[in-house]
Amino acid sequence: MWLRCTSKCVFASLSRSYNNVLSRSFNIAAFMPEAAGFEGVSDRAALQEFSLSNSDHFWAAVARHRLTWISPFHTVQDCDLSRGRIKWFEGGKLNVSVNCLDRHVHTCPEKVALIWERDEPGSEVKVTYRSLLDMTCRLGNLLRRRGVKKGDCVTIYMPPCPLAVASMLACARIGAAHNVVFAGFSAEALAERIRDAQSSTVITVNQGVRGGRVIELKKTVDTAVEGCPSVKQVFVAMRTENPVVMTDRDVSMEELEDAVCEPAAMDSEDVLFLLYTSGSTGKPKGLVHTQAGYLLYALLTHRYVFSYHDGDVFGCVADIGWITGHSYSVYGPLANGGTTVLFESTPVYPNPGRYWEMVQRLRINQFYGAPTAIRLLLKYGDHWVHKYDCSTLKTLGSVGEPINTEAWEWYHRVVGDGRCPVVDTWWQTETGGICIAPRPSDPDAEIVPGMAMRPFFGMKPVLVDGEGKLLTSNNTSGPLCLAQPWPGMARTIHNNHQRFIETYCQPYPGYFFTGDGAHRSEEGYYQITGRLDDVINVSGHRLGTAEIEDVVNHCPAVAESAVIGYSHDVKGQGIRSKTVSIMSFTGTQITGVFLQFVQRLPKTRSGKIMRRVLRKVVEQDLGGLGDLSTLDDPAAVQEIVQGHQDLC
Ligand code: 6R9
Repeated sequence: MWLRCTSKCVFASLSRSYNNVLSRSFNIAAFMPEAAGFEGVSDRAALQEFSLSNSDHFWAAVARHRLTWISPFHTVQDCDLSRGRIKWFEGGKLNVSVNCLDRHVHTCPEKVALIWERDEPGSEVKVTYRSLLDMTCRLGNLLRRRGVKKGDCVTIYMPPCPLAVASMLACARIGAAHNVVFAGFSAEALAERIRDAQSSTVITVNQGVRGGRVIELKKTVDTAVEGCPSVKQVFVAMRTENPVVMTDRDVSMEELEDAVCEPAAMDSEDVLFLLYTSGSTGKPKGLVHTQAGYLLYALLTHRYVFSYHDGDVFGCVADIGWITGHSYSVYGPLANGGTTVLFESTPVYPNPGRYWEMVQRLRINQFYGAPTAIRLLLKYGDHWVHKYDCSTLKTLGSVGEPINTEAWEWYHRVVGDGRCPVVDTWWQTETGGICIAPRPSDPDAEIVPGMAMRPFFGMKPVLVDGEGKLLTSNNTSGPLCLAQPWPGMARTIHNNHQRFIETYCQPYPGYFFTGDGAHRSEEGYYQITGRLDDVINVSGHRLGTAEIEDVVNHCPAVAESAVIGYSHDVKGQGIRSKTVSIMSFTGTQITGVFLQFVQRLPKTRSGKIMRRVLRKVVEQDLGGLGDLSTLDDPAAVQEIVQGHQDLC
């Protein structure tokens, strides 16, 4: 019998005993101190189970341990998903800026809170907790003196910079909500968001600097507010030295204020911020996040998904105009007392080595970016990574779109030197923080390339069928819903609770519907297959666009691709693939495919491919393109329309 034992089986038994040693030595109190008293919880799997079956107990313990309260909450949660009622930690009072700043100033005032990685490499600015609190208080006083009150909504149109973070925290300090609008949006898109949020105050900078170019942000604000009668004042900070024309409405942010600003005592369920995200059609939705639950969820996911430890430098390269920037450049890291990077530049400025040169210079430990950038950089070659010392990296994160296996493997092998876990994190503006990701789990547990894998503590993803019946077996696909409420979830759509209920609560009553499709593997791991309207059905075969793109992207001449379904009389749907930078392409395994080669794909400003736009082009419904305010480069659409007409 011994002779018949393969080396694989020896390895399996060795790793089993190694894992036994690991689980024996696992120290729950060191891993999560507030979990030490949970009955029967001695390892991470049991903790995950406990967080679901004793959800209230779990979240109450975490909230008491991790947040600083002005007065304690009396009710952990009062949620009814079927009616869109979501309330966490009622009765509790706290101030988010105190949780992000003051409490760290008490213990480590000189610790660096922000590293502002400015556009020009090597010109970074470090801001300590003490000076970020100082900046926040001065701004809070300025806003207060100029009439901004608790309950008002302040629109922030600024690139990532310390003053933008201080502006967000100053709103939180005085109890105003913020509405950060990505500073690459047009005047019309900005105006639409200001109007919907009914802001009377806007904060901006004179000019932005990105990729070596100066961007006239103040001018964009001037144009936008022309159409926004609600706006009474615009605060202007100086990012560059170039003066801009100031009107009666404008207020310089250089006005000196007192550095002591009394924090407002906020109810857990008061609004912390609005953040607009596009719907598939129609008006963008202003998703509403509230104080305690959002902060707690950002804090906990930041710490556990990325294995963040005190002293680490966290490098999330998302813009603060997106939820990723909110949760993982600002709120999560600061609530944890961490050092966080604010990235002002682009992945290719001044060259495709920018990220990795920055990793070396700032000694970044966790790097968090988007597949679109990874796909771009891998085409430039490994040498751009190898030029720099990336040995400080411990965890690599991916967010925003499915990461194809080629990009995942490159990220893991080349950037992470084969030793850093890649965490593909699935979540949404609506969810406030990461919901499905490979970690936290046993640090040695397997990670399958391109899979988000496992739910976070307290999260219960489920798949349903077309009728809303729960799919209980593994190796199955369907609409992805979340079956249990969690503290970080959006509470409503600003001024439109009915739309919130219709979009998220009604499609599958009792569940929160995400709009994404997912596959649950034989082992019970989750893989996101893309937005549900991207799922295509060809002759009864259900295919995720992500799966097909994965195949197409393996072609060496393809930079990236976007696959969509279109109506087909016989097959139900055919498949169209729009492929960038093809030099040669020699066929495909999938029948019924129509290929169009293009120079660039239509993407949102945050790097998501707008497949619904492609679908409309293919359906020749140019009038039905829907909300294009998030589109990065309108010329990409014209190019595709033209190319499509030529092909037909
Ligand atoms: C955080 C963020 C949300 C949508 C989401 C999904 C897609 C995000 C993903 C992913 C596959 C991942 N998405 N992360 N798809 N794998 N790891 O991006 O929020 O801008 O609201 O977008 O992005 O389709 O529904 P948001």
